[in-house]
Amino acid sequence: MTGTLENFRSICTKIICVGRNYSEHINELGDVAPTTPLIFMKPPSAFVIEPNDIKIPSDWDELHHEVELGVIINKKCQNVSKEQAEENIGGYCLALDMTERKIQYDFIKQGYPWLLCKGFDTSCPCGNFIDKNQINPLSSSVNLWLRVNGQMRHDGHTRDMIFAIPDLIAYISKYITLEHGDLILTGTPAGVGPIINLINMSEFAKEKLTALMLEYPKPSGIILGYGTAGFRTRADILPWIMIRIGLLASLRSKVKKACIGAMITASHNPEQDNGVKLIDPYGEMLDQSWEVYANNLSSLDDNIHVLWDYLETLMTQLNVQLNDKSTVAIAYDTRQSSPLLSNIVKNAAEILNTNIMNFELMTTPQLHYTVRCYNDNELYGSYTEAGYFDKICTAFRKLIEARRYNLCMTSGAKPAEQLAIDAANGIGAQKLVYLNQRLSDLLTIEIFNDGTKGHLNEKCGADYVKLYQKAPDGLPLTNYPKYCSIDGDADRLIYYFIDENQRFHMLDGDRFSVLFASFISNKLKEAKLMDQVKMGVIQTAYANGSSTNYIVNTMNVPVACVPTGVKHLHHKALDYDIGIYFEANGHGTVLFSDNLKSKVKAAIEDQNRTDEERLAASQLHVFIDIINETVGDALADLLATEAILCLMNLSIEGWLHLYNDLPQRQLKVAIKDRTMIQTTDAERRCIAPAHLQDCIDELVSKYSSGRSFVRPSGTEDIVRVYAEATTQVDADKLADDIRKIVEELTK
Ligand code: 16G
Ligand code: MG
Repeated sequence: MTGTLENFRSICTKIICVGRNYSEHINELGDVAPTTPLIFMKPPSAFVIEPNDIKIPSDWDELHHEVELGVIINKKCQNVSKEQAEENIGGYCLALDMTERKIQYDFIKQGYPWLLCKGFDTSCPCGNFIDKNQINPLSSSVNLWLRVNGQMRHDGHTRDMIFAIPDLIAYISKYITLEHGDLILTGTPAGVGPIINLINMSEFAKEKLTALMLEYPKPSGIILGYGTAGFRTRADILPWIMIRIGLLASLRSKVKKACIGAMITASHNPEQDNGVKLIDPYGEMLDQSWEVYANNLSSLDDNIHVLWDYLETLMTQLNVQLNDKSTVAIAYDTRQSSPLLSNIVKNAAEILNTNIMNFELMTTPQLHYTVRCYNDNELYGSYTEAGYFDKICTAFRKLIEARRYNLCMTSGAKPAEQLAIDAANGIGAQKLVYLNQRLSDLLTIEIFNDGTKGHLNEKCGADYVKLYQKAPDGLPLTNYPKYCSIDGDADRLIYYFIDENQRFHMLDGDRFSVLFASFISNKLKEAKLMDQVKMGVIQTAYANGSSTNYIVNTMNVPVACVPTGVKHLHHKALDYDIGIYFEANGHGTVLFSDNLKSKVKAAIEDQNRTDEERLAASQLHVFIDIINETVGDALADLLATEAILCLMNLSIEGWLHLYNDLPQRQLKVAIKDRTMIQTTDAERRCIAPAHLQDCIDELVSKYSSGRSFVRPSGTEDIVRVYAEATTQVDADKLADDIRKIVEELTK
């Protein structure tokens, strides 16, 4: 007769189940341990025969798994004693006692029987028959475990049963006749949890996505690429892409098992533009390998089947599921279009079961910082806005106060440093107020272009000042010793001032590289740490030749040149213990390796070092806290610059005179197809069209200290020409000569 037990699911007359038979499980549900076995039943219709699925009634939403050892009875028996129990066992199986938990609680409250929540059709999926020669839970413990999508849920041992198998058989058979093929489920160990109905879930998600796509359709004929700064274009044609970026952010979060940021901004672009870019777990730009997915999603037709198929393929390829957890942190700048666009990102991400943290109005660097802090459990700082300002302001105060105390001793109290800032009529204006509140005794900041009158980035902001090399509108150059401009999302910073002859001088990203590198290398030398760390400066082709020359030849710090775009600079900076990177446009930061941080800390604590060495190390230690290492940050860079100027006792003129810039000129050239221009060697040389580079070389050779390059813009439909030479007249002329040759060769 034993042979047929393999088909126990067809011959079974009843499934008798035991509740609350493991104490840890009793604890997890807050139940009380029974004094005699708790018995209930499932009908044989509860079995599921492959390839059928568990059928979940559509109005049920909290179905739990309970893994159990099943005991299969081999003959009709009654009143079996504990000692005889083993003779009546034919074999075993692994089973799931599927339970609708909400209904069960309700039944318990009302004193109703559990049949419905435990005995519904398909509530008893079982594994194959296991012969009793293969396992013997009566003599040794059997490990029962269940993983859901790779995650361990139950991991228990039959030795922990409150009522052992012989006790159960004796107890049950005293009252109920057991038949050949009957099944006893012996109770579940701890670890119960909900299963999710993926089929229902994906249908539901598809419905929601369809509705969202109908609301924000993709305009026909539009092509949008994920470029150096994410997706960026006119705000009115952006809503549809926000759906796709929301989906992508969610998938990225599922894969990285970390929070991903989505920043809605178009930085220094005019008010009518907007854009979105994603932030990776460590606060850095989205990994380049994912730009492909962004572009694929962007290029797909506006059709739910096409889009859903792609998402499913991607999920399979990336080994994630719809119900995997995900978290997306959203923030936006002050553009009128931002709240709507961010809301679409939110709605789209939520369709893929994503938890949204909406930080609303923030600067781009604040969101980068927040994502980093959230993901490393606030090791880098607390992930609130208050946490951000606390960190950078406290560090600034520590550095400046110690220095001012020393100055007081020698030359009397020093007044607060004065600064006028053009906030580009953007988000930075609101955030600079916090610096004023916290640091007014050290820094007096007057904010201009705060958004109350002028338009965002219109004739103002860091990009405008850098490009036109003149003061912005809305900021009269009168009373202040120095001025700054930030851009629309506060990730770029430019300094300037008027000298006694009323001449305008600008200090751009190259100047920050030199200033930061000087300060840090001074401190490393004073702390006697210079030989132990690798320091480097990263620039792009736009860096003024004089700055590169000064860093390499006067400061003896190596310079690496990479293609335009923050992600390239940031990536390269990771090669150093101290990687200082700034684009000439004023975007940049410093990266400090863990190795450097621990060396600095050790130096501070090393009692064998001199006071001077330890002071330098501790200044460096505090300085690191002013820096936002995740990305270039106008606010943090401003405090870092002011701290350095104070500690190095440098005026803005002194900073300017560290070296002399070569005169330079930048031009925008419109050609019919900018992809005709192809570059190599960090964009410093052209490989197409043919002969262009030869012509550039020949023209450049005619100018003293001449240098020039041509590259297609990544953000506008134009080609950029850069030229520098000993005089402004020469730089202008060289740029113009190159423009002509570009136009000629791309006709
Ligand atoms: C974006 C980049 C910036 C780059 C600029 C180049 C970020 C955050 N920003 O603004 O780094 O300098 O594009 O623009 O990556 P272009 O290709 O038009 O010259
Ligand atoms: Mg910006």
